Amino acid sequence: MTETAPQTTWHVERCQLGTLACWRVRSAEAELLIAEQGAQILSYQRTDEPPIIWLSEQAAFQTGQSVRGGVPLCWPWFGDLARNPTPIQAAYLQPNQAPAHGLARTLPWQLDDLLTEAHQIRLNFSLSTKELPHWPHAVQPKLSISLGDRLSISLENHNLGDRPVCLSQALHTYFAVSDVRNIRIQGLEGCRYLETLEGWEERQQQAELSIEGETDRIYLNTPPLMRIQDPIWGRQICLKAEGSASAIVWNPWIDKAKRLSQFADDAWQRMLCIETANVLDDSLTLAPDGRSRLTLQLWTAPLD
Ligand code: TA6
Repeated sequence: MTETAPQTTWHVERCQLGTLACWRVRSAEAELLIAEQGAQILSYQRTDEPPIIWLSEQAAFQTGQSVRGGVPLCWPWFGDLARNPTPIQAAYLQPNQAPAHGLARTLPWQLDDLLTEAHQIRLNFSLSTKELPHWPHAVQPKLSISLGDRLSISLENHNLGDRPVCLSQALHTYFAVSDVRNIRIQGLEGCRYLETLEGWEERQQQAELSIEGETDRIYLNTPPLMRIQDPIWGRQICLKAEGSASAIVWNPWIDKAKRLSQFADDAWQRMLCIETANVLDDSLTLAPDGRSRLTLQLWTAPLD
């Protein structure tokens, strides 16, 4: 007779951090914190392990301001609107006042439902604002977060309108690392990338990626699997992306760290962003009634 593991006991509470309503989800194995604003995962940690998702020690929890760390949603565009394909730029009616990384991360989302299964809990969020400021398109984004042995994040779009809509998006995930100078990123070998710090020049990644200075690269035709090898913590963080073929790798390093909000001068050592995305040639065009889904699964494993 096969032994089945006992059901997981989930503790879920709504709490307040600063002016932000949040949800704290805990089990014996893990803890997850999510802000309703932007449906932003703020932190994720497994019991007896270092955090997997990093939250700035200087994070501010203020309505209308993105929290530094966690998984901010970049939607309905990634980065600088002016660097997006023309149809994505044209979809926004105030291009001269376009916030970096779009609108979603500072808007109110709502928890639509919370479902528990044997060893998994799922929280489904949707943007509760029908009218997005200066973005008059009937696209409904939803974010589904599932926690079990892995953390799974799915950003789904449904075009409820009668015209095609173009958008770019990213899960701007901040990962916790022991020391960014000692990690290696596996999976991007051979990928083309745009070096945004040097005129957006197109280059090709040769070997495993190590971080040796400010890094802000858009990788193209990325594979589903990437890993962050962290020898000091004796672990690897594994990423499996579906519905995404582009990813941004970012670390501000020393000088930019001093210019960032909610960011200690030495915090660059403790974090690394790998942002699974749909950007540039991998951006989305949603036909009427069209749907898309970008999913990221995260888990840790001992080093190979
Ligand atoms: O994804 C990389 C990036 O675009 C960097 O250039 C840096 O600006 C980072 O995002 C953080 O942006 P934020 O607006 O959250 O400070």
